[in-house]
Amino acid sequence: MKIESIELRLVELPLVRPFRTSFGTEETRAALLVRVESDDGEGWGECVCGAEPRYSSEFVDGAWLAMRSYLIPPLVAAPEVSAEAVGKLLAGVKGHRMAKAGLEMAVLDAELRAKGESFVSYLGGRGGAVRPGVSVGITASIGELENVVSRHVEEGYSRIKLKIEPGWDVEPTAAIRSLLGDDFMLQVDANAAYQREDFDLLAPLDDFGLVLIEQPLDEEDILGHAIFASSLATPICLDESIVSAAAAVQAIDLEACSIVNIKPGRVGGYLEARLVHDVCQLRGVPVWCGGMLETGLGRAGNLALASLPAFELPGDISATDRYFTEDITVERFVLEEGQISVPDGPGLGVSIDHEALERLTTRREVISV
Ligand code: OSB
Ligand code: MG
Repeated sequence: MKIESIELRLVELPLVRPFRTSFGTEETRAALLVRVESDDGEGWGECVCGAEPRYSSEFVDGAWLAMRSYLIPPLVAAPEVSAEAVGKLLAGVKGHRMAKAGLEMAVLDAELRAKGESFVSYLGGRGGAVRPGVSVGITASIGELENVVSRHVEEGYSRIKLKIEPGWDVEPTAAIRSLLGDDFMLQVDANAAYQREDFDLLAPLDDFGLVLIEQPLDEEDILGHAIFASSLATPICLDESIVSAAAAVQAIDLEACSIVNIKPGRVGGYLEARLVHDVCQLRGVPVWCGGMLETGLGRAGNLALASLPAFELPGDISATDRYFTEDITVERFVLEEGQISVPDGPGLGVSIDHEALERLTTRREVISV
């Protein structure tokens, strides 16, 4: 296809409850959306970086500038673009994986819509429905955490993930384990809040039969994770550190993790995410789909990805109402008997709610040649 123009939009979606992690609190999800206009029709993508560079070095204003100045020009200048070609066209720009991922996603959506093929069919997923988990932020008290978790269990989520940080780790985990009973899938995510010297803070978590501990150390500290992995009974799962399939191979071969969290944005797009899946599958390493508080666009793509075979564990792909009262897609994702259906329409399989989109947009720019 020939890309005629690319539109960037910032939408601000209020969260139903503030989401607190070791790196900060979000009350509103500022989502950077991408719309590709081509001679073959339009396509939508989502760049999942946060408003501030706290989870990763990428952030909305930076991604916007990178896209406008460096990533969009080669795409609109190319006589012919396909999703497979986006990575190569943008390879001259270092990093900015979430920005690249948002663009590739929009191109892929346009391409698949034009062909009448769904994301799930293109990626090679089995479709149907997936069994999701829910990621629960840090709360003001253990009592509040127990209330939030109880509600999610009643709603039908199969797995609970607790955000932890120094000072909020063993005590909340112990309380939630006793609330859930021994068999319920429970895991924790530190978002790199610990240092190697903090090993003794995390060692007691081995008593709680956790599915995994996610990213205890800095994203660059692969060796530190290998040291932790060799001393903990609980499996280590990496999130922030896994920025590509090559990074996944290294982390697995160095025994820094035995489970991988896959986020398409963090690895540069759905195509690389599928590759991460493939290298993990080949090594017998289970994967699960992480979340970035996506709008209906990213949620649709993640559901398709999460139906690939090595996604053995429930992902952070909760129902729309766990995040937002209002979304920018017409379709809202609901939990039915503990499952969420994978969209199977052309492209992402969702459509934009134009009225909501206009009302929630706080910034917009169209870039063409
Ligand atoms: O580390 O997995 C994470 C949200 C924003 C940034 C990083 C993370 C998260 C989550 C929430 O844990 C996942 C979700 O439900 O979308
Ligand atoms: Mg994480």
